[in-house]
Amino acid sequence: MDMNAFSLKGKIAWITGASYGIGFAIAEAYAAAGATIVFNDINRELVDKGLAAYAEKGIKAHGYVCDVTNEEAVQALVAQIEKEVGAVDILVNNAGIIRRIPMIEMSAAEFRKVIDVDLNAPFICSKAVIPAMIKKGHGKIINICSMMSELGRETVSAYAAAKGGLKMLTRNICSEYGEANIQCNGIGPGYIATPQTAPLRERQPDGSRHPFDQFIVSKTPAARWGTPEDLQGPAVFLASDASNFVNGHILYVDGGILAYIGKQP
Ligand code: NAP
Ligand code: GCO
Repeated sequence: MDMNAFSLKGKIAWITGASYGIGFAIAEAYAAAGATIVFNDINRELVDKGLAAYAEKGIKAHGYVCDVTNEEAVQALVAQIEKEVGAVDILVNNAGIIRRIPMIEMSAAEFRKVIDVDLNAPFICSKAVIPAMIKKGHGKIINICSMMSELGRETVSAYAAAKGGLKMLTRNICSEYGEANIQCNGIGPGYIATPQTAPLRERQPDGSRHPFDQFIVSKTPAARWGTPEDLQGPAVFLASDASNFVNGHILYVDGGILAYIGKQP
């Protein structure tokens, strides 16, 4: 086997919401594999923070301000990327939010906001890049799903509905564009230590670990939280030619949570 199949040399990768967190780690790995990095975030401050962080790693990234829920802005951004950098070869739909609110206390507006960012935006961004991928004769779309693409839990109804829908959007893009040599797969991270999960890991007033922190460690065979770096290898694989016959698959990178009933208390 030619190991260059894992190389991303000469490819342009757009990772949404990648100023920090999981998106940043994936972009860092793509740069190491030879890709040109394009990212966007919701405001100038975050984009500048991201550009500085990429520069610190020796990565000359292209950063843009864009709200991925705004289809007009996304279409304009893709045209700008194609003009300034080139047509996108790899799209990672990473930008996401979560609102942890008991369902009967959640407003329809709050529910819609989570669906807008976590499900509608991946549709909008994928729709924007697929035509050029068809012209190029290849493309990779990677949707960042979740444990909540398979499981529910209290207070995350909107997020679970969005991530469950994102799993099926992944399979539908596979079905509709596989013939154009576009592979659309998902990565389902387990519980990863990022700002998004920081509230679930906060030390208690008495200095003890957060009950949810203890719960997740007991539910994970690896007996630890994941790190954004744990996602880098799987993300490179799904973006590379090594996965050209993998399509519509959700690759769970969860330390074994989905396989495990949990440690007996
Ligand atoms: P994070 O730390 O909250 O980062 C999410 C990024 O997306 C932030 O930069 C955020 O900007 C950006 N963003 C939010 N709304 C946006 C919009 N409308 N337009 C453009 N950018 C936007 O999250 P993370 O933990 O790195 O998670 C990244 C992805 O992985 C998300 O899709 C999340 O659902 C998923 N995920 C996370 C975990 C985990 O345990 N951390 C596990 C499974 C899946 P702001 O800072 O302005 O919000
Ligand atoms: C939560 C967490 C999870 C993680 C992730 C798990 O409140 O349960 O935020 O949803 O973000 O999605 O895969």
